[in-house]
Amino acid sequence: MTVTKPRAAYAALVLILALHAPAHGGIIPLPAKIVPGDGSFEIDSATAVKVPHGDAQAENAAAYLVELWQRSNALMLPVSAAAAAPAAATESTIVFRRGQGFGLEEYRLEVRPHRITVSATTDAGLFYGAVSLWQLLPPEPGARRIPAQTIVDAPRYAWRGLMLDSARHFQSPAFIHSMIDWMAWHKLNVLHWHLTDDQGWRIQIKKYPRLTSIGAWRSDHGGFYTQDEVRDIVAHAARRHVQVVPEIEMPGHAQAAIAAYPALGSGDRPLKVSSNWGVHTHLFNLEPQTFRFLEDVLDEVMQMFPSRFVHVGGDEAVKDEWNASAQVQARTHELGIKNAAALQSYFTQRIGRYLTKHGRRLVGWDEILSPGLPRDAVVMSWRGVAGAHEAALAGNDTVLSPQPTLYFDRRQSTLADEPPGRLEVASLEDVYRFDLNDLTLNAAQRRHVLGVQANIWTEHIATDQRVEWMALPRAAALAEVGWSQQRRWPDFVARLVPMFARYRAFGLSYADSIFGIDAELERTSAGITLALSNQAELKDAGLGAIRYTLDRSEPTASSTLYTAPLTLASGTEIRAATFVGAQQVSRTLQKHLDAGTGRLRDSHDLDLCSNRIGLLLEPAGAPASAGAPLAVDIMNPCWIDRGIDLMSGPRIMVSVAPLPFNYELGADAAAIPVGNTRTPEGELEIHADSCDAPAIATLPLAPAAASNALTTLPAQRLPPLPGRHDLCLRFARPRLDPMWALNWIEIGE
Ligand code: TNX
Repeated sequence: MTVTKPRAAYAALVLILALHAPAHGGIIPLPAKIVPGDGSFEIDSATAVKVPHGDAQAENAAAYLVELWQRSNALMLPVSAAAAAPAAATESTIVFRRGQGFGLEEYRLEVRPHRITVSATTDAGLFYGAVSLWQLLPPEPGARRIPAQTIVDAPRYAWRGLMLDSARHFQSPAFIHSMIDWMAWHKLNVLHWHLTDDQGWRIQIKKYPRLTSIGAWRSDHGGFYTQDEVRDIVAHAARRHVQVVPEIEMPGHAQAAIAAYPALGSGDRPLKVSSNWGVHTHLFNLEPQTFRFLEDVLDEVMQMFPSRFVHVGGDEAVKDEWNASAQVQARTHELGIKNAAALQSYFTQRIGRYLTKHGRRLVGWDEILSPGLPRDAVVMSWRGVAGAHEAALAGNDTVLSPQPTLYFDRRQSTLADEPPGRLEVASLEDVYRFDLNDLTLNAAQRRHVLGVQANIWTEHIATDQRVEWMALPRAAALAEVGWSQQRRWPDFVARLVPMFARYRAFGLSYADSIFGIDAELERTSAGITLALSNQAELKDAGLGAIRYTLDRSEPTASSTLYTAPLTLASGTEIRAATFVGAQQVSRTLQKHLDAGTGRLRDSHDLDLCSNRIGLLLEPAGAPASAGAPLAVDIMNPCWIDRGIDLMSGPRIMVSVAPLPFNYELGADAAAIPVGNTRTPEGELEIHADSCDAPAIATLPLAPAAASNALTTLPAQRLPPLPGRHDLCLRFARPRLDPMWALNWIEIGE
């Protein structure tokens, strides 16, 4: 009897999948069924695309296929109406046809020598058939061959969404158009558009011009979408079978609206559009004019957005202001409502009735769950999946978009090149493995789960390009969660490689974090030990293999395979990259090792003392001037540098930056330590072994206080101490703002 070692068996499986990849050409999301056929279809100069006479939507799908192939493969194919007589058997033809009996988004794709047929009943089905066919051709200029096969495909869930926050940072209309395109490539079909918040009102409402003349601008940022731009976006989305669901937040996240029209508010102080992040406390009041305002706004919104769903927020409505307002309390009594929580239910139900009357369905964050919620309301579960569970039990439809996994404001890896965002990692694989069946629901309740959505909150995502980076390729993983019946991680990684090439063909700034190389250094008596890794970790099978050179040449597919940590002498230069098969899929890591190597550690290499609200933040003057953003827990800015030899009384140098403390944290702010300053500007304290021990050194911040960018403080010597120590680095500062953060620390001889 032979026993196959599981690891070898796994490697063989992955290899088979990798070899298999061309057969399904790298379609993401994975189709429901693929049956290989004999032979292949060759695209040549005579290949034509045929659509049924007078079928504008079939033509839309065919034209999109042609456009995509033109961009990714430099192919030009003509589209024409199908001739009455069938094409000669030897002419290669791509035919779009209407078939009966297919599901709502279902399609069938038959590839035979000389003939490809895309069939579906619906417009969306034909469109998805076209998108899959596009992905059957490898994205290389010379590629012309598609292996024969039959694909029968339909989605698992109806709602496959991405939420884009255009309130915290405004994205250009051109970006939204492009986002709708790449959503469509992944068969994502809902763009939930977060248009209003404390930091900005981003949609033109003609009856209330101050919403955008005042509400769309904060001191350092602004912008809004005109109704014409919105209509263009909605029309473009319709062509790509993406439904745009607008979100108008109420009763909280309303500060920008209240800044524009103070009579809408529940407080008594005038407000500005907020320049802070966090949970704000200002709520709409419950006066009749306020409901009239909201209904007027929704009227214009409903004119712009044909979507049956209208999202009205409902999250994080802290009730302090309602409790304190005499006006709100008077209304509460008049309505016979017993408390502020019940008041929010009243608010939601009243707006819900208005939407129902206009043929729309209310969508809200899971805070809207309360007795009396209309049955047609949809609950978006964001605080984990408990809200989805509760909604389904109550008979309401629900969408799963829980943090932490489906929050795309989290970083994708611990690599230093991740842009600002939340510090916690939601890797591509985390998203891919998101478990929809985590809910203990019976079959009837499960039917209330409409689908999944990931949310791109943009407090820390300041540019269009960074939205792309945060979204791609995690949107591809989400698509497979929402669409596919099966999930196979190694196979997905293989299909990602051609997808990346398509992203490149369209100039998208996707994250290659899954393949990016992380290098961990350790100085030993023998030299410098270097441990390399990437997230793919499928080295045995050639998926995500790290290869390196030590002779300053560029690594290639035949360079030495990295298998275990390397001990290298000072003076060596290593270049390493990740390969899938023969293709390099990561940037080249280049490291020159010398006496100074490993002495400088940036905030990514250090540990945080705690991680309550961990963020990656950029100092002023960035992005152009600075390197990696700084990792900091804003609730406790404090770092640990482990195992430092203090025997020689080494020299210490640090780079620091003051960051604006612009967070609304309510009572929690009082818990943030500021320490005891010795000088007016404060200082960086260095403690050995315990943050509570007396400081062994303090570096005054005065030399850095005049600048809001990065500053290297004058070097100091640490007192000699026998042995190795964990250094605790934290700031004593006169006040919360600015919040000092550590960029790097270098401990020398
Ligand atoms: C909570 S998720 C919020 C947003 C923030 C997000 C990320 C949700 C419904 N509300 O307002 O942007 O956390 O910081």
